Amino acid sequence: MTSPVKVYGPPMSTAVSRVLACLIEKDVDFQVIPVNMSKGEHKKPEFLKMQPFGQVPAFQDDKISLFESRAICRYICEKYADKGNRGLYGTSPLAKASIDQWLEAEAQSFNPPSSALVFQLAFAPRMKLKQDPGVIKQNEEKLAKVLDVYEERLGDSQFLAGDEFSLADLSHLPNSNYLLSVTDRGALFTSRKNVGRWWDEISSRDSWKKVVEMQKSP
Ligand SMILES: N[C@@H](CCC(=O)N[C@@H](CS)C(=O)NCC(=O)O)C(=O)O
Repeated sequence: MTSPVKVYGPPMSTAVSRVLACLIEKDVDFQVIPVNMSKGEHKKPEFLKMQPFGQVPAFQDDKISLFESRAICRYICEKYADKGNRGLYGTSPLAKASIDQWLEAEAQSFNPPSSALVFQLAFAPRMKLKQDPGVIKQNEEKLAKVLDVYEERLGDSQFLAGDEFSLADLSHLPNSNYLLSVTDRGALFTSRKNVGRWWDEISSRDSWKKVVEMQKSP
């Protein structure tokens, strides 16, 4: 029997939850290893051996360790190609390239404004930090422009990379979930017909619902 892969970090972290959603889609056994970030455990030498930038998640599968949530997800899909959702990272060069294209769009265009908004609107109040209205306005405008592109794309195709749910859609779940469920900026998504329909579909997957449940436990 193979031992479960290990994910280091709290499920409430967006990057950790991306990896958890992927593991659940792929039906791969995993263990979440707590990292006490308020005590700075992610900056300790032991942790830096796995994640040299001192961020979560870190990931271990047998003797190998990896960091960067999107790279970890690609690895899981390739290594466990025959398990769970087999089409999650495509099954042909073109399908993979199309998924990579939208994964890049998520990482380069969607993530910067959406993670800034998640920090300002969801985490800063919890951490008793002052919000910056200028940063909020600027990132809201940037995200709106990105979502205009998505609206167009999702008018032509059911999901970002084609007609099947893929890693590209999954990668958007963590930040979108905070924006829709914790902040009052959900209209950025729901006011756009195709984006709203897409959000309803991707967020109602069992894999994501399980991650949201994991985020509720302390
Ligand atoms: N690009 C990285 C981002 C990781 C990241 O930003 N992690 C945050 C939590 S979501 C973190 O560890 N923040 C603490 C810090 O930077 O000190 C990934 O996708 O894995």
